[in-house]
Amino acid sequence: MVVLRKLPGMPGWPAALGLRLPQKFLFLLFLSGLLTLCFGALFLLPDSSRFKRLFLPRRATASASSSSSSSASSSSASSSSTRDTDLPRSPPAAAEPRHASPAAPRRLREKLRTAARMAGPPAHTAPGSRQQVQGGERRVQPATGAPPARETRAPFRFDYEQFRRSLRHPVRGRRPGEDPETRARRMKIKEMMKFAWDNYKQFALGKNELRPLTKNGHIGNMFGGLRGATVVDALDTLYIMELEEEFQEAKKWVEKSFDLNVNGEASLFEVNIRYIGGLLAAYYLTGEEVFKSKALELGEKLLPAFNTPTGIPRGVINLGSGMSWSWGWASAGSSILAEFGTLHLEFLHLSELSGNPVFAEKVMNIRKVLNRVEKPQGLYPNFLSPVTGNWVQHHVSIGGLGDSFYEYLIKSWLMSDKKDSEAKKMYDDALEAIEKHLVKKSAGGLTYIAEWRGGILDHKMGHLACFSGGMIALGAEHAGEERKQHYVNLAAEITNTCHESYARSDTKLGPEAFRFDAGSEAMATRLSERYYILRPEVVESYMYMWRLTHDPKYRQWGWEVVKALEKHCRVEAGFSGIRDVYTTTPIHDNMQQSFFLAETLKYLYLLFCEDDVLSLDDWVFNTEAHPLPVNHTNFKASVQ
Ligand code: DMJ
Repeated sequence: MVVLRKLPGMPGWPAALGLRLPQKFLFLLFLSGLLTLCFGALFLLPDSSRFKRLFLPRRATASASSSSSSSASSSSASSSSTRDTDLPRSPPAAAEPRHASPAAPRRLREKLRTAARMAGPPAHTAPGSRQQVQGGERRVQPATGAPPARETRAPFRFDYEQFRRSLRHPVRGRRPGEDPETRARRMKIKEMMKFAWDNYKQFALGKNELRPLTKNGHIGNMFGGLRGATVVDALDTLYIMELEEEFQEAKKWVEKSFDLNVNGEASLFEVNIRYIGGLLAAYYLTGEEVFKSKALELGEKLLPAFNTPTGIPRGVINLGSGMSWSWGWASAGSSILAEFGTLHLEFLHLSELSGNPVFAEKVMNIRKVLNRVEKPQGLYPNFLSPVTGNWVQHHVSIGGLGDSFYEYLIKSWLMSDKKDSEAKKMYDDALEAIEKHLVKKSAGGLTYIAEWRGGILDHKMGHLACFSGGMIALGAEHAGEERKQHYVNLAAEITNTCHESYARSDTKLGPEAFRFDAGSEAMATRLSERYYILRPEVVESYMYMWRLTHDPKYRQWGWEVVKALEKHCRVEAGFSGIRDVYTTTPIHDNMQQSFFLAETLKYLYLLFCEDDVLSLDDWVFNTEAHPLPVNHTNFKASVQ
């Protein structure tokens, strides 16, 4: 330390005081304690204090006050929680400043500061630390004793008109002449959508799903007290199918009855893909402000789930208190790859629409953690600890628990207008590892993707994994010339295998999982895997394969699914899943899943549309089939 340096010709001043070695040591200890105390006291001074402004950078003080609302909500959360105490708890929100995450790329923060300076205060943040939200006003607490933040943020207004001008195709296509059969089939699917909606509206409006046999509603426990999952999931499908009256009914429900002030435990993933995704898509398609403001308000409620030591969010969040947990069934308090890896698209759009970088920062940090951790054989296991950032178990699957993580890598790149090369590289590397270790051919010549448990293969493919034909097709178009044909073939082979799982059943609908062992080929071998719950993944792949190849067999296969749904799943008051696809007198499960309206019917409809309806030049579908626009206009608030 400079003050104790010996001056030439003079004894050092502790020596001058006549101190011995142990006393010198004690003296030094005392002095350094004193200095630490003095510096620490600076943090207790009000923001206006000159001393504080002298010693601390300006930005840190501003972010301290802006982070206070999340700290406040989190601390009140701890006292109001009713959850079991044996589940891992999130650390206090204060551990992670809201607007100045150390993980945020510097380039992004600089860009946002410049954008904010050019644009003025955000539309939803008036000066004086008040935040306007649809249907009310919420106070943003300033830091204790601090005056309102000096650095008022510039108003941010998303330019919807400019966004619409940036689209390369009319959203609902140009409708050139088409053959009458294709049109008739499309109209049939539109009729199915109307039937599904009308029955939901009549018997279950405001509940999450329709129970078509008992003609009532189902709420479930995935959405933390939020209601109307079917309404929000159906909005964009109704719009695309030009079911105008029905769309207005759904919109009215969102305006009048969609209550976000709920207090229950929700799946972060499900709320994101269904509600945030559905609201964002509805906004981009229509420009109706109500969808945007609800999406942003809900997005804010999800943020406390990210307050973990690594920033990897936990799977369950109480939307009222902000407390978050890992799923009880997830080993050692881990977070699930397909859950925390399926936020990227929606969160970039939340930043884009709000001008608030916090959403983009959260998902960019997830990517950073994933890039840091070592991948066994280049594969991504399904369970990661949000505390240590390490894998918890070596189970790899492109089906449940892993699936949409891979999907969001290639779609992040596409959504960035092919600028996010990091996402593309992660996708390419992951697909290479999957091909090397998991892609197999059955004795009967069917290509499938097995699961991997610590190096041992499980020769099973879940229905969920059937989305991968479509994903590989989507990526194939953009692979280098020499890889392109290879990936087109791989996508076609996997889609064919999934079609076989349908074709080999008595109902012509596919089971929840099918196997390639003990003489079985693309069939369920366990009773518990024979059900079909109106899932979309197989028709999703037909749709992408159709757009890529225009091979008429994909429309033919899609039409077989339409006929099977009509025959085995349509009941008096809606559509129902079935418990066994291998019997033609199926038992219904009495549930019309919301994703049937969001995904299954939408993908079927698009299969019989021209390619310019929700063109893949302009849109990427989130994992719940909600279309989100490609960034042709250089997102201001997200990372390139
Ligand atoms: C949907 O909610 C989404 O597609 C999700 O990614 C996985 N499963 C269901 C439909 O099967």
